[in-house]
Amino acid sequence: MRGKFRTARAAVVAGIAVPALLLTAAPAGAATAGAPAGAAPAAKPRPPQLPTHIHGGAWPTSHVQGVTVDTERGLVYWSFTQMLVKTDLDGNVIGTVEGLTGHLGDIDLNHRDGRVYGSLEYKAEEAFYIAVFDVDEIDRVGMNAETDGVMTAVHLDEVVEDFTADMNGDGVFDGDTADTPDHRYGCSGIDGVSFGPGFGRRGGPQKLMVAYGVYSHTGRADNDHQVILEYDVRNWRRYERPLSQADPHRSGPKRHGGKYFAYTGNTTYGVQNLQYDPYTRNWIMAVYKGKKEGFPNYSFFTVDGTKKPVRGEIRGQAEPEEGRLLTLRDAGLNDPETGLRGWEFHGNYGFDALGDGRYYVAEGRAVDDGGTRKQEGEVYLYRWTGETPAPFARVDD
Ligand SMILES: [Ca+2]
Ligand SMILES: [Ca+2]
Ligand SMILES: [Ca+2]
Repeated sequence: MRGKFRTARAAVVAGIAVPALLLTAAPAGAATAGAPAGAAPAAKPRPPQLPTHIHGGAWPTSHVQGVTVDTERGLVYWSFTQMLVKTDLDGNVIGTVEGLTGHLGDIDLNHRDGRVYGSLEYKAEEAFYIAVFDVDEIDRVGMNAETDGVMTAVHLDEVVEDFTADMNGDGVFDGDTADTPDHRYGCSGIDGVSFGPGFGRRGGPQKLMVAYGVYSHTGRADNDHQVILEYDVRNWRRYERPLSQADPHRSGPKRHGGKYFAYTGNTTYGVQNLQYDPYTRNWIMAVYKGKKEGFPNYSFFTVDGTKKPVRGEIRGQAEPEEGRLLTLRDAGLNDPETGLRGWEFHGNYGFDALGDGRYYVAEGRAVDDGGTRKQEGEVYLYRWTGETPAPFARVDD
């Protein structure tokens, strides 16, 4: 009862319509106080019972970067930077895809084709991809990303353009370092990815949104936006190629389907986890906090997915520049100086919205496994509350 009441009230406080699904996400026996008129909880299917905690194992890799959960089929996919791990909902390992020498970041399941898409960076080679995993084919530990036919990659030219931009015009691109005026918008590559409707749309084709990494740099003003590229992946088969990491291909769309800017203040490596939440119609952005003075440096932002992008100035650029601006949700913490809204929450290691007001949120850490240093990852189940500073509460058994 308590959980139900708080959830409903908080959603109203946050100015977000409460979908009827909320009722099915509430604890058994919850009353309908505060529910929208006409909602009929008895008529709705109950959501699947889901574990409140799933352990994704410990691996000889860098930390967990992203998770995406197929609740219908009872599968979890984990990005461990150099490895993709497939488990069931009990954390039993079904298979792994290994041998990645770049940086596999955030991932998301495309419900349309049943495949998992993730950001994959090779900064020294100036190559940036969306990796596409045929996850149905992952059936054993130790599959190879290059040779076992389970992964293809699509190259994103736009990211290279911004990553390699010689912003001070000295004829030299300074490479993979934050300590430079180079990199347009401070672009360090890509990390957060999510499928969802176009910004401002409720339906229509699901688009793949890809967020830039952005270097932390407190001495420049042109890096205060999150940058998101939109792609329609329905025609991507023509670009998909297996990846030879020794000879990275450049097969990919010449154009993106949209480029968007969200003013948050500079963060440390941009959007770590991007996730569309059908329940609130928020696009959530989990970040490593920024360090610039004069900004609230929140750890978590929500873009208002009900608002169409508006044409406006991309603040802080050396030459005045316009772009398509996103609007932060008018909810959460409020910084009166900047007008920025945001939240304090983790989720930068992995965040998946299940669509019914429930979420899996990742945590990870280094562990010692018999003398071998590994990184373990796990997820906990949360539900939306809309409260501040953190708009989620952990679901207990
Ligand atoms: Ca330069
Ligand atoms: Ca994601
Ligand atoms: Ca990351």
